[in-house]
Amino acid sequence: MPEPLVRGDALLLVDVQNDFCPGGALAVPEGDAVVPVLNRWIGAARDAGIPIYASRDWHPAGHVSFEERGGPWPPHCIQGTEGAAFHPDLTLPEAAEVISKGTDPDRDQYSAFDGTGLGERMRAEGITRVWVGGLAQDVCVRASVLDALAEGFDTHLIRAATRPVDVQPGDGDRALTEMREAGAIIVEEAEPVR
Ligand code: VGL
Ligand code: ZN
Repeated sequence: MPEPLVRGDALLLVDVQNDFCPGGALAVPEGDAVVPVLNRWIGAARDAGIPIYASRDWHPAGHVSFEERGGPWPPHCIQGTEGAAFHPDLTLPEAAEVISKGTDPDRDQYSAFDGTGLGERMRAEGITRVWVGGLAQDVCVRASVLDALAEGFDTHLIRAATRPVDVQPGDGDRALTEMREAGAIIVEEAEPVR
């Protein structure tokens, strides 16, 4: 049964950025399909008065994760570029808290909780339950969900609001299994309950 958003919940949007959408530098297939789904969740979160956190991959040029430095990825989400901007159709409210990660040139941070203080900030806001969507299901969403669980949050992944990059076929499905086995609740619905 879908549950409504209540006080103590938070919405976490992971890396809904142009470079992870079709046409971007590190495009996730159908990555932009998460935007209308997340916009409905943003509306529900605003109606319920619960906080919205939006992480962004925010790399300096020459980041350690780029192929030029032996990393796995083409250059992407370079600070201040169009590719690093949130998708233009994402209706992120002014009040949303933006979490920048991947800013250290020599270290990657796939998780929105890794070295950002996000867990502390959520606890300070009285958050106990987190609803997660965004990109990519098998990279930064996976890492963020696993960290949210490790931080002790009751963690729900909105499956319709995420897509995998699937560098190896099946990566997205394996990540779903891993998140579920770690204790995440995978909800399918495209529409939040109001
Ligand atoms: C991501 C690859 C490299 C992500 C970030 O946000 O999922 N993927 N950097
Ligand atoms: Zn990155």
